[in-house]
Amino acid sequence: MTTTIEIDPLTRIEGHLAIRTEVANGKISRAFCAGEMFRGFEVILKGRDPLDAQQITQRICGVCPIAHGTASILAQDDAYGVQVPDGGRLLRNLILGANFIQSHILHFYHLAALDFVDIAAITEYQGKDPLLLGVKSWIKREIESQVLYPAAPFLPRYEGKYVADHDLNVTAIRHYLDALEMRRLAHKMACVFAGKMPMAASLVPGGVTEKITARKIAAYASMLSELVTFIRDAYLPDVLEVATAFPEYFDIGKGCSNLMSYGVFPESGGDTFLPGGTYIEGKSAKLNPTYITEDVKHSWYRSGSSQAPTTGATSPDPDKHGAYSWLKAPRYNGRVVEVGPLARIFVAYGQKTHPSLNTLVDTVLSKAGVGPEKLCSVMGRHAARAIECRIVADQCLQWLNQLKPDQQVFNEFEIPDRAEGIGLTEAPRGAIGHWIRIEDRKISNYQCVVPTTWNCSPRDDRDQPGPVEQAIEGTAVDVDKDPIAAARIVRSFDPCIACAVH
Ligand code: NFE
Ligand code: MG
Repeated sequence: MTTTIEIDPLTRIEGHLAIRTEVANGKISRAFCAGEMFRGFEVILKGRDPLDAQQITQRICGVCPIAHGTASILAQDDAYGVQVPDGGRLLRNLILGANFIQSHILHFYHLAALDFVDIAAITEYQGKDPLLLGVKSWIKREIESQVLYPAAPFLPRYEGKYVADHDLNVTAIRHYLDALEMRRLAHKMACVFAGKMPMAASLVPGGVTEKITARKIAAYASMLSELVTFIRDAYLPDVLEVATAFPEYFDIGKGCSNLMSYGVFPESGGDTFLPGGTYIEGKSAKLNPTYITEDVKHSWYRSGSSQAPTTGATSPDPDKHGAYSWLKAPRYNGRVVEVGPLARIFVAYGQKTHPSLNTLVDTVLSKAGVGPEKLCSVMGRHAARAIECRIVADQCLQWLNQLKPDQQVFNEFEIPDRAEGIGLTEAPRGAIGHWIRIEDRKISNYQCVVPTTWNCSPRDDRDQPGPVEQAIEGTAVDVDKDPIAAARIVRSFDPCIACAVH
């Protein structure tokens, strides 16, 4: 007998996502991932001054604005033929690096950890930490008041196994609170060179508008050192504790196992610190951006399907028959590919570009008692994100050390009457691309293909399910209980539907 389970909306993610599943013989047989909101940034951008693009596209999302701003200025660098001086390149890396750190800490502690950590354990807390005592009295009072949603968004929650060890739960809850402060610090650190956050003022084609001074270098360095300590002493160990308590999640949520990274954080020689590349059907290859297309057979758009973003269009069709999502379905050479920290770490690990990255991956995996083949899993995604957070934070110090006060950060450019540009980079959640076309010095077409559009895509023209859909399908669930395994799988991708529907 086939029955259905709907998770709508899925909480503790960004944006509005519905997961609809069909369950047969105790397993999810089919899954449908639906983005239920249209935003229309690509339409808004038409006819605008091209220099508005990096400001407007940052408004796509408050979590990863720097990634959108970066993709936009890279597309414009390309369209204007302007070279970014070394100082500008380093400042861009430092601003984006700070945004990665903020986003990864946010995802683990504030979105995903409570899938595993038992928040109710705080009611038994006997210590003296005033912050934890505050949380204890709040949660106790809410539970005892027997309202429908006690202690939302933490309770009620799905049934299932949670961390059993009291001390581990309490430590993780304390780190949840500390992580709020760490995110504030990461935003402040980005501000040193971004001017303001979350929407950076300093990102422009040709470089960055913020000057480099010794004071700014010192300010960034002191905040970075606090963040590195938190990542090293709290984030990575907490992920390992969760991995040890839930080893079965290295075998759940495998997904398509095709991985793609555009590469991010340009280095002086033209390479990127985290390399681009693909791993498809078991083979590694160089990235070929001409393979990127978007299908819309099951998406509420009437524009042509299998379009390359250079010629892509955005024409909403809310009544379209057979459609079930506002996300398009990006494909790479027709293949379903997963993007994100897991893809980046897997590609970098395979290319052995940084011995320290490979050592950290080996150390974390050996502590978790698994090999690299288990990275494609719920726990592998959490581990990859924490590893990347550490690697990027460490690298920010290297970039910072390369800065010289008063170094050139910007090169002049002219906006041509007609031009085209492509900006490919990586957001915290994965591969992000912006494609700009300029006519009469105005934007005539602008297309964004965004990480969560890749990961949460609906079925494509060939009816192949998207990465999250594939990761859920085949998962064992108890239909009489709550579908916690499915929720944990989806959250491991760190979806942002606000970005995905842009
Ligand atoms: Ni709204 Fe984003 C990231 C982008 S996800 S968070 O990271 O781009 O699609
Ligand atoms: Mg788009």
